Amino acid sequence: MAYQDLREYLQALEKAGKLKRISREVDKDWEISAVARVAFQNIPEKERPALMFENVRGYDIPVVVGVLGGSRAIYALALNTRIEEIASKWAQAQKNPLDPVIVNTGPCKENILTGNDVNIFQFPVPVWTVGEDPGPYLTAPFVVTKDPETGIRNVGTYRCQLKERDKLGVWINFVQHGRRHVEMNNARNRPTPVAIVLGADPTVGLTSVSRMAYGLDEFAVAGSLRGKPLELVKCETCDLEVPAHAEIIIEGEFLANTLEKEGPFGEYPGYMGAEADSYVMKIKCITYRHKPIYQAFLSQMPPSESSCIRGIGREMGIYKHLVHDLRLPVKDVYLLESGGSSAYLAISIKQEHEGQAKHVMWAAWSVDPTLGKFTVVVDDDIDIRDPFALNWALSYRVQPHKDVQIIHGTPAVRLDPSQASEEVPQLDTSRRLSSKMGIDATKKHRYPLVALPPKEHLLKVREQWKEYGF
Ligand SMILES: Cc1cc2nc3c(=O)[nH]c(=O)nc-3n(C[C@H](O)[C@H](O)[C@H](O)COP(=O)(O)O)c2cc1C
Ligand SMILES: [Mn+2]
Repeated sequence: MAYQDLREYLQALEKAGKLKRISREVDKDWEISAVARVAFQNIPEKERPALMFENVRGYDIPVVVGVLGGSRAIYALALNTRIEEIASKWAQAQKNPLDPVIVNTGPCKENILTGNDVNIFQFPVPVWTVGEDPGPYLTAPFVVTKDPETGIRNVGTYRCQLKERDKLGVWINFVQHGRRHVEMNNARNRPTPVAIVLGADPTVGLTSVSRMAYGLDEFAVAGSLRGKPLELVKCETCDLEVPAHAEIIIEGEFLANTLEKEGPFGEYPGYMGAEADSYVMKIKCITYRHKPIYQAFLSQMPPSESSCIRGIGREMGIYKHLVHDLRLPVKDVYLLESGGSSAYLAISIKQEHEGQAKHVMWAAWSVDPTLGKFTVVVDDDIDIRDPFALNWALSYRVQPHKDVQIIHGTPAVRLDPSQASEEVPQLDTSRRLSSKMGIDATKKHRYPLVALPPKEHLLKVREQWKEYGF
């Protein structure tokens, strides 16, 4: 069954014991970030709840954090599925998108503000890396634009700095689809109509942060994920459509050929991301539901909500390509959260012939050439989600002079601070190229037997473990 909106989904989270309501008054300018951080540091992933700050000083709007990526279990709930089914659910949805339907009106139109009434500061938007970020940031904006030639919609999540009551700075990196739209319009010196969705049915956010093929409408994939077309309404001031049941919609345009300083911003590798020359969004209209709920993602230092949701989405994309398109014998794909779900990729395979591990690496890099700066391919007896097992494979199935390849001049993750020093701006060309290390950690020849007691002995001892007095 599809969740109709964020509210219905929050009820489901609560029922599953995965929503922690915090009724104590909190300050949005330092405390929400710190409480969310301590929750991610203190509570083991399996038990971690989403957070609802019900009492934000100076506002009567609650803030929710971690509702899509507090943990893998929460992510599965957002998709209304089990952890083991996440991959196939994504693969199915991308293969069979379900177009949204346009309806006349919806709750997101309950309040409509235009002209001088527009004020983005009326919402409790937190400051994340206090003392370093220049101000509050929207971290869970679902940014809707259209290809000016085909009219095909795109939805992506790009950080937004609150600058003035009607002005945002939006950083969209060079591979993103939203950027393509802005640049197509810039070439004609035209502004780009844009609508930002804040708080919606969870499939909207999950598709917004996951990379799809260009031209695939994220709202259609969301429809397929939820098993029911999304209902969209027309924007008030531009030719875009947004989810009718969204909490808050910010309408406006990216000014043509206009860049302004934005950032620095605490980013997902766990470091400050440099200041950037970013797009400028002029806000023309804000619509919202009665008693809106403000949704944010926790990013910055991993593990975070960002590393959880980006990791799962990207692993799925790579897994689908390797297994469904190329029929490679891949068992599991994992972007380690310590690598910000970007830098460090591990893949396990049941190797059919020599050299296949290399094929797997190249194929994985072809899905997204910025991912997997370190890519390790292991045999299927290794659980790549267990760092101990992964490091054991690296330790004794690799000869560096034979099994490691370094590839130069690959597209870079510009937020990787090893790429350039802090003073170099995000869009500087020196940040464009990186390199990769591919490590074939599969067994390349016959191996000695593993030095462990026989399986049946271990099983027996496990069964009667208590009898040993533990
Ligand atoms: C919490 C979070 C914040 C993100 N912030 C940005 C950002 O500021 N700029 C950016 O280009 N991508 C950002 N991303 C990544 C994009 O959302 C992601 O690559 C998405 O696929 C972009 O959509 P698109 O491929 O349709 O452009 C962020 C992802 C997450 C999960
Ligand atoms: Mn896209």
